[in-house]
Amino acid sequence: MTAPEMGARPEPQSFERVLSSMCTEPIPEARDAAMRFLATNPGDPETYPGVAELEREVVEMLGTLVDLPDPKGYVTTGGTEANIQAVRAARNLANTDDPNVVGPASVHFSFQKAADILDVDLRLAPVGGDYRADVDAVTELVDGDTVLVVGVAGTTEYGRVDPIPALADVAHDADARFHVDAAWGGFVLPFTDEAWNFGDAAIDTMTIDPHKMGQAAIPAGGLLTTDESVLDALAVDTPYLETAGQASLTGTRSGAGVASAHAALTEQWPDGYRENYERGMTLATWLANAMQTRGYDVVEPHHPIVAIDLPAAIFEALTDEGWRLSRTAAGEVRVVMMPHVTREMLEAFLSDLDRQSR
Ligand code: 0PR
Repeated sequence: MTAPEMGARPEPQSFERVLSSMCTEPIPEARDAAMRFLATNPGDPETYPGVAELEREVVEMLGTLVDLPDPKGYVTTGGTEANIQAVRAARNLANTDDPNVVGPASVHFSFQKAADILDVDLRLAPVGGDYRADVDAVTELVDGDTVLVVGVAGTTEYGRVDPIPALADVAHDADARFHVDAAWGGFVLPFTDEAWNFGDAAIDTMTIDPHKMGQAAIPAGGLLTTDESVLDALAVDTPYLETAGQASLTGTRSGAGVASAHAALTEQWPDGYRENYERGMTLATWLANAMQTRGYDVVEPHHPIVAIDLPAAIFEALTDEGWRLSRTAAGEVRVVMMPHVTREMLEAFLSDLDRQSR
C-alpha cells in the first residue's frame, strides 16, 4: 500500500454504475440537513434538545408509514443496530436461561451478529420455493425458550415479503415477541397491497431504515415499537447525563442522520416515495424482460429488486468495467432499483453485457 497523497482531496464514488447498493444519494434537502446538524448529538437530549425533538418527529413520521398511531422508538445507526436491539429487548423481557430466536433463512446477517453478541441461539428455517418464510418450518423450530420470531418485509436478496400475519400468530401462540425487518421494504411496501405493517398484524418491533429507500444520509436507521417496555428493557442508567436512561446501543449518535431523515421524510412522504416505487417497479419489470429475452433466468421481481442468473465470467467482466454488482447466496446477480438507478444506466449496463456475451 502506498502512503496517501497529502493534500489531495478525496472524492466519493459516483452512483453511475452502482446497481447493488441498498443505499442511495440523499435528496438535496436531506444532504443539507445532515450538514447543518453535523455537530449535534441526540444521545444527549438535554444538551441538544433541538435534534432530540426532530428525532421524536421522525419516529412519528415513521409511524405513519407503518400504520402505527402511537409509535415509540429511536433513530438507529442502521438496520443492524435496530435488529440487534429487537433481539436484545426480547431476550431481556423473557424469562428463560436459554433463549432462542427463530426466523427464515432469508433474514439479514445482522441477526448472526445479534445472536453472537447477545448469546442467543439463532434458528433459521428453510424458505419455501417462493423465497418467503415457510410458516410450518418456522413453527417447528419454535419452543418454550423462543423469545422472538422474525419476519422480513422486503428480503435483502429478492425483496420478498414473508407471511407476516401468520408469523405473528406463531410468535404469540408461543408467548414470544414478533419482529418485522422492513429495513429496506418500509419505504416501498406502503404502495403495495402486501400485509406487512402494524395495521396488518400484531407486530411488537420493527426495523425501518431512512438511509435505504428513504433517501436520507447515512447513518439513519429506525427501531419502532408499540410498547414502551421494549425501550425500558434496553435502557441503562446514565448517571452523569441529565436524562434518566439511554435506550440506544451507541452513546454519542449522529444528529446528521436524524436531521437528514427528518428532511427526507418531510419532503418525500408520500408522493416522492410513491414515484420512486413506481419508477423502480417499471425498471425492474423492464430489466427482467430484457434479461429473459436474452435467455437468462430471472427471479420475477415482486418489488424493485431483480435477481438474474448470470455466468460468473460475465459477472467478473462487468465488474471489471466498473459495474457495482453483488450476488445472492445462490449466485444470482442482484440489481436493486434504488432512486439513483435510471433507464439510461440499465441500457448502458445491457450494452456492456451484450458486448461481453458475444
Ligand atoms: N435488514 C435488511 C433486510 C437489510 O437488507 C439490511 C442491509 C439490514 C437489515 C442491515 O442494515 P444496515 O446495513 O443499515 O445495518 N442490507 C444491505 C446488505 O447487507 C445493506 C447494503 C447497503 C449493502 C448498501 C450494500 C450497500 O452498498 O446487502
